[in-house]
Amino acid sequence: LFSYFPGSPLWSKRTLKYAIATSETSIDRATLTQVFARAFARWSEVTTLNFAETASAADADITIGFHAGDHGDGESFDGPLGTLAHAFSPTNGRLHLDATEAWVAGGDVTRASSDVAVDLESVAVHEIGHILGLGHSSVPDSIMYPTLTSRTKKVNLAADDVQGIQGLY
Ligand code: TQI
Ligand code: CA
Ligand code: ZN
Ligand code: ZN
Repeated sequence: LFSYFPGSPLWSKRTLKYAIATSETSIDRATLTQVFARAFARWSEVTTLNFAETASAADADITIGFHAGDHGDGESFDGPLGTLAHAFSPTNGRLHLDATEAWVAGGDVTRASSDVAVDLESVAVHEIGHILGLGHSSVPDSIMYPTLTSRTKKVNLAADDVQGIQGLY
């Protein structure tokens, strides 16, 4: 079963703008744009929400960035594996990815040569769930289940994720 954050916070707007900061990552902008567009589309397809990328962080509801170690929000990253990313509850809008992960973006992570390769789109779909107000789920197939192993791609919402998000939007 899905869960919400305490008090069930949610966004009151139906169109949310997001900005992707490309510093601290070697992944090119076109690939990031494509991966995040696909990840946001999973959630917009099943709700009345719309997402639009903006070039200006000042104008964005959701800011996405890669960071290493201590990056000023009290939640340090820890090098390869361990914590991969984190996001905050509505309407904070910050989505941070550990810059030291062996991210696979746009490629086939199940064929990655590195044991520690992590699929960016899978993590993005999960973290966007948090940004929108979902906590973790107890259903193992769901996107919001709190386990993802390296070299795994998991990007399709389960019925449980859809019920959870439709309960908010
Ligand atoms: N990051 C944790 C997560 O996103 C951070 C976290 C723990 C968290 N508890 C939370 C965020 C409660 C919001 C609310 O779950 S992680 C997974 C999964 C992580 C974990 O790096 O451990 C995914 C990132 F689900 F597989 F465990 C992405 Cl997909
Ligand atoms: Ca890490
Ligand atoms: Zn952070
Ligand atoms: Zn999570």
